Amino acid sequence: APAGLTLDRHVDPADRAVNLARDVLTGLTANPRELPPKWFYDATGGMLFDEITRLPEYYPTRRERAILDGHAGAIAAACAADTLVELGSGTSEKTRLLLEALRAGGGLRRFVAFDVDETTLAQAGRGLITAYPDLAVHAVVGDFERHLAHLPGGGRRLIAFLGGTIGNMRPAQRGAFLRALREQCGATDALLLGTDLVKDPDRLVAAYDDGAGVTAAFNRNVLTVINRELGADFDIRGFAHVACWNAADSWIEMRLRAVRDQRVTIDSLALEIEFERGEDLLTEISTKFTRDGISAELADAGWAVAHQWTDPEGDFAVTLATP
Ligand code: AVJ
Repeated sequence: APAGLTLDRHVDPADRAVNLARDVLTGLTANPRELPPKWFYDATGGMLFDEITRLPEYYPTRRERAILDGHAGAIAAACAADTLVELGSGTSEKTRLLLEALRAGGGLRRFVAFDVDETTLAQAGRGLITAYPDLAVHAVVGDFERHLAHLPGGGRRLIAFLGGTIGNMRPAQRGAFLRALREQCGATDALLLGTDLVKDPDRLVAAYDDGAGVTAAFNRNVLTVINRELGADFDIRGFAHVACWNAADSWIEMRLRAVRDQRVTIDSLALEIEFERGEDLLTEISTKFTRDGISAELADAGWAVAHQWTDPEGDFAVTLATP
């Protein structure tokens, strides 16, 4: 590894197989059937997600980038962090806006990237080391729902959880996550949270059911992951992509709907599953928030909201909170 790059591994390929097997067994034998969205993101899924962020219908990435573009200086001034921690950092692209602003403030020393995918992390880490030779880059391979206690401490940390990923959790899970994070933080740390906001359901559904079919391919990719990693025989053409707005829960649901009766065998689990035509498998929820709702949830988890920014259309929010 280049100088200045450290890597901690809390998830290795064997853990990954065990966790996937457990989630698939639990989720596919449940009623209704459900899979956690984290399994979308193998190399193909990561590329498809990148493509999603550039689709005309998928506004969240552009809106969040515009907010960070406009307010990174204010964010940096408000937290005066010497360490930027990014949870689910992916390709660390929007991170650069924050790094630049913190660096301009003069105090930046360290970047901690926390992600479940080691390949993505290593790539992003190398890119950052090249761009910022003075920066200590610490990559942590982990699952932010299980390994928060292993977040490197020290200094004044700005912990960024961007992209609206918190929307993939149900309310109880979000509360537990925000409280656990709060417990990890000292008085001088801060949280920067990106959340998508409630809007016209037609726009929401279009963002998750794009005309080019990229989101459909992303959704079905989870079946390819299960086929490859657990020796299953899903016929991915046997499942249709469905995106719908659940107004009662204020979230978008992505589902895979069986287009005909079918039987699937999963060798590693010695499991056979029957799908009836029309039966759904829930693959993702993506919660849409209100500004007040975000503040209330943060307050419940022990955080105080310092600032909240939105884009001019009010499509997306970025919230800065302190312990
Ligand atoms: C990366 C979880 C924020 O929920 O909008 C995009 C994932 N799913 N299109 C989202 C996603 C379908 C995305 N997050």
